[in-house]
Amino acid sequence: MDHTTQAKQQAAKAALKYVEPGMILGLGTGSTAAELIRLLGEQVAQGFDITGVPSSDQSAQLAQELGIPLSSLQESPVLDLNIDGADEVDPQFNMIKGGGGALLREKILAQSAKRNIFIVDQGKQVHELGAFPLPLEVVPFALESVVIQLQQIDLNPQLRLQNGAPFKTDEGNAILDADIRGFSDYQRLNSRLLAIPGIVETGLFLDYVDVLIVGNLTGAGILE
Ligand code: ABF
Repeated sequence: MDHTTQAKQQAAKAALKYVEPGMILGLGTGSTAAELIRLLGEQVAQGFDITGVPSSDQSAQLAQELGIPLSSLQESPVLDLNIDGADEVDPQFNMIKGGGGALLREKILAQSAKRNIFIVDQGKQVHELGAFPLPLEVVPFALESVVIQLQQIDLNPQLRLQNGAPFKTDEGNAILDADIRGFSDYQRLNSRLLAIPGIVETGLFLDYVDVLIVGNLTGAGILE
């Protein structure tokens, strides 16, 4: 197993300690969240009682295969705890998410949770955001118009592709990956992006971290 996977597993293991019986739990997306879902599956098999609300069809499928009882946000609109991964985290706990394409549902779950824990390997910690392009979820009708508006503010938007075709999110939208290097006022940038009709959500997660767990080869650091 490579070092990054080991670090992701350590982060997931540390997050498990925050999960209490009876909780309605938001299940993130991505390989780090998948490590947590696997650990939860082992706990459920031993009789641990939790209900998961998945942030993507992918995570729903994995949880289902592992026998984790699932609910939907419609049935369970308040989550006790949400645990998810991230693509980049800065020292102020600003994050870029959405590399896996699930940013919209992920942000809805994060907003619906009493508490949010993010689990990352130490390679995700950065001084400033932007080496990882910022994912923007865009309504297909508006795609070309949004591209032009993003080009006007030098964000160099790139349409995300999958197997040669435009990537389609679980909500049926497209993703534009934008270059935000050089921007430091993330709140302002986020507001500006959300003001463009057709951008449904951005992968900038600001003010969402209650607990950040950073995994390394041998353990995990907990930052609150
Ligand atoms: C989700 O999975 C996303 O928001 C983020 O893009 C990605 C992180 O992926 P991984 O855990 O595979 O590095 O949390």
